[in-house]
Amino acid sequence: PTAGSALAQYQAILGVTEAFKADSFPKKINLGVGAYRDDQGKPYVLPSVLKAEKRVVDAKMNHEYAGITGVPEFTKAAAELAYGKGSPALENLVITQSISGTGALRIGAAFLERFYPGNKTIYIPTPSWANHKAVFDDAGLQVQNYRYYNKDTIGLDFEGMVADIKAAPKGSIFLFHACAHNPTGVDPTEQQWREIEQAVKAQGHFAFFDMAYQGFASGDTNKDAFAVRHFVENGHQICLAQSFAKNMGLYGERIGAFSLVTESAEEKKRVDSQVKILVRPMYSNPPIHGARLASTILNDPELYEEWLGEVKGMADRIIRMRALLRENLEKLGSKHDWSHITSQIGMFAYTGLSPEQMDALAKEHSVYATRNGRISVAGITSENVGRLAESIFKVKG
Ligand code: PLP
Ligand code: TYF
Repeated sequence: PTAGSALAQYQAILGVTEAFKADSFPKKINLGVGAYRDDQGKPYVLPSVLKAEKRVVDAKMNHEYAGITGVPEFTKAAAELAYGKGSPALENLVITQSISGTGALRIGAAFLERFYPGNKTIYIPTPSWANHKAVFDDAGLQVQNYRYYNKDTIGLDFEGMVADIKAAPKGSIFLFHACAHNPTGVDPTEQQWREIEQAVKAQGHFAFFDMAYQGFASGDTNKDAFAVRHFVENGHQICLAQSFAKNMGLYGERIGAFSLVTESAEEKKRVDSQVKILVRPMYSNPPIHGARLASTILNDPELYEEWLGEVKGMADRIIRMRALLRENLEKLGSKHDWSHITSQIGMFAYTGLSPEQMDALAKEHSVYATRNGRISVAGITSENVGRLAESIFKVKG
């Protein structure tokens, strides 16, 4: 693949882990892949998930197939988590369980390729998650970009973004990261989302939300769903990809959902039937274990509260590590403005370091991350943050 291709980018993320493993330096630091780690640098199994798992095992459930659209108790609860309990959109919502967020994106892409009546071009931000382009390309959509990141301010290029929304042919499809944008960690403010919604509506565009990090941005699942709910409240028939990989730590269980807001019971029936026709020849029906875990948590008031606390705990630890990294860099006397480290949101920070500086971090300091300057803040710990700051200071000043 060419250097810029999605596959190359994906391999680059995985290559970081390989290079990290091959390094024998005991104090090496891995800030590559976006998976949450605790303050000891270990994968985190949420206590609420452990409890749910015990309940599922104790219930000695059978292993019969789920229906084509998955475990209904799960999808109902997932929809409420995203759209909000009591949201009018739930009434005519079509939802299907999916193979995590990636599978949800893929179902959505296939559905739009088959049925979208307008311009079958999907606009994704520059930059975006490396797999977006690959998923949409493979499903047969045309992929274009809209401006998103301003490398001079290490922030949002809001004017560019809105200008590109306005310039796209009417009725195009726009992909938005609902919160905790990957890879930049830069999100629009609520006021900016309001303006984005107006621009999308004025052009008759269709919004496709990717929500892979609900709860991870602010620690509050309602706050993180602001953009999704705002569009729905303003009459958009959006579609949405949800993932429970990050917010429940269920990465390998591959649990997610794809949903689409329809305008009537009649339309809901037709769309639901077409989603089933799409899913059936792909994988017949989804796996059940992750759905049972997520469903147990979401449907039990006590476990649900516990889980919300754990999500907030993960978000807060990341926010603490951002503050510590910035503080350490400033203490070392760095003259650069590191305020973006703390103003950015979610799992990742975009450091603004060049590919050559990232190479030097790896070669000279055993600090591993992707060459685009993205670091996974979830890989920072109270113990390694000092050495990380020193390494960045030595490379960049
Ligand atoms: N969308 C974004 C923006 C992501 O960062 C990710 C992965 O981290 C995904 C979707 C899909 O992840 P998964 O398929 O593991 O749910
Ligand atoms: O961007 C990341 O690092 C995470 C992890 O196909 C990831 O989103 C990377 C590639 C992929 C799935 C997850």
